[in-house]
Amino acid sequence: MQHWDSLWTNLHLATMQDGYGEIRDGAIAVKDGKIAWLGARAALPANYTADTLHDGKGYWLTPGLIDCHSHIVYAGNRSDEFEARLNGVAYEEIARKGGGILSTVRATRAASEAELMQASVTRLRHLLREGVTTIEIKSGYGLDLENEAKMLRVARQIGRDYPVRIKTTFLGAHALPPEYTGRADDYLTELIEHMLPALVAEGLVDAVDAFCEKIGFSADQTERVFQAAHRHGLPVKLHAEQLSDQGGAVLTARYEGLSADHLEYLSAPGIAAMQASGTVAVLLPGAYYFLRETKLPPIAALREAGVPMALATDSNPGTSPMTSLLLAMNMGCTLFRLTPQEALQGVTQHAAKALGLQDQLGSLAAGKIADFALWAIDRPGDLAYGIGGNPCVASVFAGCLNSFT
Ligand code: DI6
Ligand code: FE
Repeated sequence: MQHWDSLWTNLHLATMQDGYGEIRDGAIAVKDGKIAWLGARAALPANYTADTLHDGKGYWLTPGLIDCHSHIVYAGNRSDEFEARLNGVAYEEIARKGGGILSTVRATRAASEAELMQASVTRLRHLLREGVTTIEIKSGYGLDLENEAKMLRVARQIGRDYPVRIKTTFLGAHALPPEYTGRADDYLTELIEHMLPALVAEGLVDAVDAFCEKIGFSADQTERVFQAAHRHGLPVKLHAEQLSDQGGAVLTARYEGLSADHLEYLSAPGIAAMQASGTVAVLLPGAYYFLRETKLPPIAALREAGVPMALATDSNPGTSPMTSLLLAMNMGCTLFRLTPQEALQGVTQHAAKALGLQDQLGSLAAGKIADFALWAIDRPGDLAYGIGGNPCVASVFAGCLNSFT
């Protein structure tokens, strides 16, 4: 006799084990927030009880979606820069003139924790409404201890207040704060010796990231940050090869990084290194689209090498003011030529791996956390197909239902 907390029937499952892993007319049971059983309804064990029976109404159930690269915690916006760029000013140019990331730094520093929370929740709600149940949130708009801590506290608070699992990433090496103009190495010393240890001591950091770029930090500077992360036992990831090839992916692979992200300018050695280290390629088509980039990440070569490809929103005010993971999936297909199946793997299984959560999340299997999304669709490929619609009817977070209808 099996006793379950809840049982879902009258639905189809996309388990995301081995492709879509479709189980038509399936059933899935939850016990203590985890998947206790799943399979075809016809194969349900003879003896079971379930406290709650859910009618899936013929919908499709997938793993809860995972946005594995976001900057949703920030204040202000940069629609003025959007307008400037449309008048011909380049992103690097805006950044050099103290705009770009630094204008968001000013707004974020000026915001109270409560104001920052309020601004972030607006973006959060859009993601949750699309069946997102796990979000990675980066700091990087504070650039000093007090304000990086404020951002990361807001990220943690979101995880306590809403039905979503939050992974925090310390991105202190996102840009050089104005106080350190011309003294990047001194800033990194401060970051390594004071900021990171204090943030770790407060339990605010799950991983460490940097912006390895001509307008960010060099590969050597990034390596100092990675060494510090490893001294604290933290995994690393990197904004790599977004605007130029800095060897960031090779470096990330050397530090067994969880992911290297963006990758438009990724070259063959980077692909080989990522393949060898099992580092996930996180593709961010929203930034590619918004910057009107024309150099495509080497998708075919990544696929050929078997490097897992994740997709994420990169939700940020400067280069990807996007709060739709479904749109990121569609863009992954239209702009990057991913298949709809790869797109869905990219926001489930491979996104989980990009956060080191592949044993708990990202596919439907007994023992995994019961985070689901429920969709009014005819087939899983519909999720990457639509533009602007939202077929999500409910999400389930650790076994608890959030209905959107
Ligand atoms: N790469 C990006 O696309 C964002 N950060 C980064 O390192 C841009 C962030 C911003 O412009 O605010
Ligand atoms: Fe980013």
